[in-house]
Amino acid sequence: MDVVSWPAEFVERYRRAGYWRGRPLGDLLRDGAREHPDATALLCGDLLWSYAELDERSDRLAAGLAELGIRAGDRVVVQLPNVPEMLPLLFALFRLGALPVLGLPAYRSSEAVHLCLSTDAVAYVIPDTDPDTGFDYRRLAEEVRAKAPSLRHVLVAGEPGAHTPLHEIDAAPRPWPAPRASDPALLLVSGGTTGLPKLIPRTHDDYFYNLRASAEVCGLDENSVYLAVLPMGHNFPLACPGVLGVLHVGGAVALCPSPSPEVAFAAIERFKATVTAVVPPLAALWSQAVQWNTADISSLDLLQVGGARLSPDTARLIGPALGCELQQVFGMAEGLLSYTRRGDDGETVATTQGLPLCPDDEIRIVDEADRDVPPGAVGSLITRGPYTLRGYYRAPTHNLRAFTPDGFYRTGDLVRLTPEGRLVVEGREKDLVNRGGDKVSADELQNHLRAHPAVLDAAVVPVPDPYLGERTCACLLLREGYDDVPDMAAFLHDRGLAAYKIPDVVRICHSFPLTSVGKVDKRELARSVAPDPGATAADLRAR
Ligand code: OOB
Repeated sequence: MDVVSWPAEFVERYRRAGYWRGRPLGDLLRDGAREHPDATALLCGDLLWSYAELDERSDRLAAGLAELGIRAGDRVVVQLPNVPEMLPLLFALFRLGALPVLGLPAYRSSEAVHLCLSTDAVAYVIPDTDPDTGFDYRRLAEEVRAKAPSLRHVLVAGEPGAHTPLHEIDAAPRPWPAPRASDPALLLVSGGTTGLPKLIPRTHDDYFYNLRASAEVCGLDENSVYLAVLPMGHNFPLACPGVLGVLHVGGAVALCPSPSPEVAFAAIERFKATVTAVVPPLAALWSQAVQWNTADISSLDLLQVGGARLSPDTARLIGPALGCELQQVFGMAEGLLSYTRRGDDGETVATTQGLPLCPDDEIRIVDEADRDVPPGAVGSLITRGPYTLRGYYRAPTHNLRAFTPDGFYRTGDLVRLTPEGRLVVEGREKDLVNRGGDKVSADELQNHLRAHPAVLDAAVVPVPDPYLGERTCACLLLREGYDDVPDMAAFLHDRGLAAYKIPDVVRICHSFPLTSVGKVDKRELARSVAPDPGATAADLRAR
């Protein structure tokens, strides 16, 4: 089975409570175009699209994609940065009932091929080049196409080269049978701990709830201007409440081509952005940059920070420095979201990750045997709820480990609850490195490292970093005859690995510390390679 859905009693409960309203995501824009056709939906550089215009573009693109043979249920890998084309594309696919598989712009052939193969994607949508680095996605697509036989189309936003230009996919709008709201609307990529990233099916019903309830918690309305800084393929800027949430309430989306303070502050000033979402290192950088940047960012009302641990000290600086309210967001592509609330006092916002989004988010904090820990103690967070997945896409064996028998998702995060019921993230038990919000699966990277001819075995651990929170350290045991691997970064690059997954530090070891059951003791290993003896990255400290 490709997708695991919620048991009937939960379907009934979530519908009765009004979380699931039976509406497909394509309706979100349809409503806006009907209620305020001339309101601004999208801003990017000199471009401005009204709701009516975005709606019409989405319909025409849907019709054009259908003429290419893209059908309900088909998967389309989308790897676009924050360009205007992303929005009509998403709505076109939602309306057709075809599933966008959302990749990040940083992905290279290793990740892109995996997304296409694991979903049998029929089309792959890319930009032409990265304006900053000159990286050519059209060449990437050639490599992907050669390895993914299911791909029938490569569509390019921009100069198409040998592929199909996205802007030529256009046909007279036609009505479609609406997809079922209980069916998956899109597939998100998991931050993941397994060798190859797992895919997360998000249904129309669950994702609509996710963005609607998030918009409400964040106090968005028709006057809100959401600045998309993080790439929209990520759940946080897409729907927490993100671009979809602001469109749902009739506000505007503004696109920002780069997260650098120069570019982002200029965009805030130009578009009078009121809300945006960033990862902790960016929040820290922006808080510094206000000292020398003269752009007027006074329109900014709310800065959401999430994706990785935000230190309380940095958190206390952000609001005063940027002149806006800070909100901590603890979330995951798999579902569960926790937000500090508007108007929470400063210490609550600085030291907690707030309250779960939904009254029906079931939160349990458990020990190794899945028994509840005493109130206030740290344990593993497991959760169920109306927007948290019940199973990864096409992953029945992995699902047995990732969920409890009664359907709780094992987040792999170590948390505690305050007496008021707020979540505090204390660490992590899952085997990944959280590089300032970018997740690097240890297992995935180890498999690549072991493919190097000099490497006998590899173990990836986080090491503390003042800017990113954590950096990636690859510990290697070498085969006889080798004493160094100077070409490791080039080797991984040539294997088509995204740049953020290339280890920051490589350590050659003579042996790995083992646990009593003979597994590599990663906590001990992290401690031994940490630059400051005794200190390890936050995640390994918790237990
Ligand atoms: C977000 O989603 P993912 O799927 O990239 O990563 C999820 C993981 C969490 O399980 C946790 O380990 C970590 O990222 N995380 C945080 C955090 N927010 C996420 N760790 C500490 N403090 C936080 N505030 O990262 C994501 C998705 C939606 C909204 C926000 C973040």
